[in-house]
Amino acid sequence: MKYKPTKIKNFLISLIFGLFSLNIFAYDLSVESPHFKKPRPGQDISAGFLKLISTKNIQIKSIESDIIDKIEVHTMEMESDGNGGKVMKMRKIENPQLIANEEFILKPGADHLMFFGIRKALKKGEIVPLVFNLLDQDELTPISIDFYVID
Ligand SMILES: [Cu+2]
Repeated sequence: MKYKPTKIKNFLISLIFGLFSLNIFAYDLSVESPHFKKPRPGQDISAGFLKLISTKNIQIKSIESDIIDKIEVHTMEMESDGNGGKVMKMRKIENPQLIANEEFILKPGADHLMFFGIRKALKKGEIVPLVFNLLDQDELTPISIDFYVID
């Protein structure tokens, strides 16, 4: 029951943000629901979410924004805390890979984009373009994806 509101919210987000496809030379990239929460007051970090499907194996070389100092792809896993308990640990994924025709899902409570140093005050409904530098063998293609700011 605890997860129900989140699911409904995500469903609504995907309705609002829609789904679009880009044709990038030798492959197609489908992008669904790119969004992130505005930082909490006094903070400059946040986490971003979206779903990507590429028709080819592609590497995310880097992600950039004019208003964010550093963007990383993180995993989130339960790990032993050494005292018989469990803790959530985030770890940076080096050179994240999109596997051809497989969903690459970044969602709350799981793998996500991590934003460090958000240098602009953001409002709900604002759009922040992020540039994904995608590597297809030796071809590097920058793709701009509009992220929606939510509360
Ligand atoms: Cu993180």
